[in-house]
Amino acid sequence: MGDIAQRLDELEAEGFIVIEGAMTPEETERIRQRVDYAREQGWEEGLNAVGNMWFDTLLDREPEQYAPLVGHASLRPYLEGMMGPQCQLRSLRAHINPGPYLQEWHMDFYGYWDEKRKANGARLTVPPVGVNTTFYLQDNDPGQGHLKFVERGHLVEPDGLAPHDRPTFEAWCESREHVVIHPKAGDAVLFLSHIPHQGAKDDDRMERSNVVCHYQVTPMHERAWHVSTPRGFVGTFPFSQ
Ligand SMILES: O=C(O)CCC(=O)C(=O)O
Repeated sequence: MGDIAQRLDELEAEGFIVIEGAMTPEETERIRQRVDYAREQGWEEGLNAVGNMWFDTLLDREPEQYAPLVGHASLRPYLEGMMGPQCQLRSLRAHINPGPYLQEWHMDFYGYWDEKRKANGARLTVPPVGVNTTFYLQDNDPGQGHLKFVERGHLVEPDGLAPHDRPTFEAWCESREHVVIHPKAGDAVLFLSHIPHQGAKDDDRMERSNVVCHYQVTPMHERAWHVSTPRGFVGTFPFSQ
């Protein structure tokens, strides 16, 4: 546990950690093939302008294939160490980058800072937070591909978020120091969902795909002892606007 605690300190300080070899080579290959199969079936939601094709339904379509990635055995100590029983899967999304790819600078949890503001000191609020675990399915070696973070970009609110102004946000991200990493096939990158990041191919010909599990901290988890059953998400947050 000492080692896990140290890595979690690193996660809190840097905003991300790499778990090398989170998946075995066999598991990585199986998932790589399933994501390719999803593309053959036309299950993608779309292919955006920066070269990212995304799939949001794979956990429902093939739970036997993708459920093992949720709370994956090699990530579980980290997820539990951060979120304990309050760790909730928000979504599972796969990506394929079929051609040239330079992702836009973005945060998965854009609303992190805004939600803090909206809570406005209300006495019982807890700050919302999210965690990504991104499983890489190919070697992103130097010259092939990479993932770039704004250095310690989880600790400071970026310009251009409130109101949302993409050029200002992008310029802010560019102006900061960066950390570039080269995850290998089977590695998982675990990061706070509000750190600005940008994936890319350095060689347009590389095959590149990944699967992301998004988690969020939900204090009222389903085993919390309460007389009533929650109604679910839609329409149940009267003060969220
Ligand atoms: O393409 C990449 O490496 C970045 C993927 C991404 O945006 C994510 O994991 O949230």
